[in-house]
Amino acid sequence: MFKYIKVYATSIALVAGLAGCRNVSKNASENSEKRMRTPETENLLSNLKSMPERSVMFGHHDDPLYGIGWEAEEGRSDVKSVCGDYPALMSFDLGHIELGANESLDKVPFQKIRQEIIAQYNRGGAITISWHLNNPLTGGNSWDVSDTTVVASVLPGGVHHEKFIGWLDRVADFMSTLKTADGVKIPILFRPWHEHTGSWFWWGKNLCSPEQYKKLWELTYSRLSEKKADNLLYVYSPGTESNTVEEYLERYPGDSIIDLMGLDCYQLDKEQYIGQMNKALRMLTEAGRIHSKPIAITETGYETIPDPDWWTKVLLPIIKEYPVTYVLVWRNARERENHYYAPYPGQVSATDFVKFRQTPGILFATDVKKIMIYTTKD
Ligand code: BMA
Repeated sequence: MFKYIKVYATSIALVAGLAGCRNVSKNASENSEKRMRTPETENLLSNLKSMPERSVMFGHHDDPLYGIGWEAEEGRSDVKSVCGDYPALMSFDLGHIELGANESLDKVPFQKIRQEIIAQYNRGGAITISWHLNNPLTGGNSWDVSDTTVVASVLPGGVHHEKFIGWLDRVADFMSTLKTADGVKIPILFRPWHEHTGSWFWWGKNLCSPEQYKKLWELTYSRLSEKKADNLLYVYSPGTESNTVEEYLERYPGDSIIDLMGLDCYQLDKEQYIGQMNKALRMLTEAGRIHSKPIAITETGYETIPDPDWWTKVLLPIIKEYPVTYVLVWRNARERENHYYAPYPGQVSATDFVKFRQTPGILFATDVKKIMIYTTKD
């Protein structure tokens, strides 16, 4: 079972004492060349590497922006309405920032996303960002897989390379605006090019070669670094198509770019989900150990959560077996019927979700505030 983190959380010394229990040694995972990171970003990475065994941050995508039957209500969150606390980790998406648009592909103003990221940092919580950008060749969206030359077209020498550099610069510019009132840059777990082991995005497996995919990551990393985006940690997040660690790492961009390894896996059938998650998490744990990287379930969920005990009888028994740093469930869409992954008041799994929240080792915002993920523990 989880180590009882909440009682310990008041004693940083004790949490620091637990630091050694995760098998990710800080030194071994340091890359040869020193990465340009802010102190808070370095501290976040270090704390993710040494998170006490079996303590897991709960995360929700777009949590404070909208939910079932509401949007843009200051302070509101379906998760908080159900269990009294915000998620320890919040996820947001930058789709359409590349176009110079004012609002995301999910119709959320980027100013509002910025405001909620700052609020989440100020309450001590973690933030991750994905990027469902448009297709730079066809003008379609991320899911436009009509052409297999898109990745090639944005790499150096490609017809849209310059355009894509401009797209990356817009991402860098947004990341640089994520600052507190005192000017502290907010660390972000940046997760572009996700689920690339599938073929539903223009950067997917059947749309580009492993080499091209790795070059897409290298271009992303080098341009954002050149633009001084030193508040980013980079997250690698395939689906669960891989059957071996080697397959999981086939398109891995390398230790000098990636800071955290993840996986995306959704439930359709319960038994299949349990089997798939355990297989994938065994592989992910091994990959994280080999490369000395922290690991996470970067997307998961059971759409509309129709199983009243899903949280404590399906998800919890799985995640408590692996050293994942966080588990993220997807968004509670307000504009799409039955497209939600966290409960809202009265939802059939809401009571069980409260029990999940009360489980020692499952961290929400007030828990993660106590372990101060942005400060050094040395
Ligand atoms: C997908 C769906 C879409 C959404 C996209 C980015 O999984 O939720 O409706 O536009 O993520 O948030």
